[in-house]
Amino acid sequence: MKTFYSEAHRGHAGHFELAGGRLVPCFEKPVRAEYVRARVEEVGLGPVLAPKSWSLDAAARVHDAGYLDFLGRAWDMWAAEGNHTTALAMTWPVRGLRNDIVPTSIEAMLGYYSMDAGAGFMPGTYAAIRGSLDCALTAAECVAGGEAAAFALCRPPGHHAGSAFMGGYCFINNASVAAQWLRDNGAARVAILDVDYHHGNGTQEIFYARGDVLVCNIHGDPNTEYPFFLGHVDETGTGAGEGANANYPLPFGTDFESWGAALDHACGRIEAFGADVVVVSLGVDTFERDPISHFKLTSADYPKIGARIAKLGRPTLFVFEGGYAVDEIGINAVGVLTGFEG
Ligand code: SP5
Ligand code: ZN
Repeated sequence: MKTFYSEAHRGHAGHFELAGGRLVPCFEKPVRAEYVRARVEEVGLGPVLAPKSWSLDAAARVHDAGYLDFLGRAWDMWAAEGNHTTALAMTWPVRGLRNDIVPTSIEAMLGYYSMDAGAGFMPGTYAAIRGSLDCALTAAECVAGGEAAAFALCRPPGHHAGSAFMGGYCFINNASVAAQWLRDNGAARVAILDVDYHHGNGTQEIFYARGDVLVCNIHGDPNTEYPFFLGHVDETGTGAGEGANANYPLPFGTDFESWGAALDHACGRIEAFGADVVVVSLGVDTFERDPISHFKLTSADYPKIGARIAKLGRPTLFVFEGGYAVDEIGINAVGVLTGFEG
């Protein structure tokens, strides 16, 4: 299968994030994409191609216009105030505060348009966001054009980004934009299968009231794991979307035996739904040695994930999300893809 990769990701290189009460080097760093790309080449998965450039029209189908505009201006507004290091939010409009007034200063906008301080802007961040989106859309176009599968090697990732907020290293929800683009270009029913360790809260929010896009998430139980405030089993969709959202929260220490059972169940849902195309939010932070996660999947498990997804027998778009054990990130992510190809 083809891989789409944009060099623009390299300009998105933050220095620190706040974890465990201290500033630590960012887990979400450029070398992640380089290692995955190197592994794609090493195993001969297929060509690694630069994506086409896309306008924001497709992104605007699932994201708020004011939010997209903010993404494009955030760094310049931050720098205009004399800042030289990462632009990060510190204040959020939680319960009891006003969120009906869009603020005008950059510090306020960073909080207004985010769920946490995990998505910071550097000078090259916006170009990286656009390059990541371009990868997702170009790969979606391949799948719509009849290819069995394609891999969008997206960085930054996307599944925590909602219709009008960033967070969790994510800005534009690449998988959701691609899913909507596939809907708008011939697919009547799209399934999103999110296998990243963290719940894809942004994806769930975007499609929660939609019956034409099934969202299935397998993830660390939000009672104890980020993003904490979404991803429970009783979230099944609303209105026309009732029944089109499925969450599989799993406890710390989950290994492939129970993780794979959840995958089987989710695949059954996708079959019953009758998806015309499957979008996989492919995170590999389920790995036993991931530095911020608590599942116990081994490198030998990832090809089994790909093989199970292939059994669905549907055109499949893989969109890269998380995974922070950089030594094995390529082996594990590409393991899913080679397992899919059989
Ligand atoms: C796309 C994706 O995988 N985003 C994940 C965002 C996770 N953000 C919270 C990180 C919490 C880190 N806790 C560190 C504990 C290290 N011992
Ligand atoms: Zn994750």
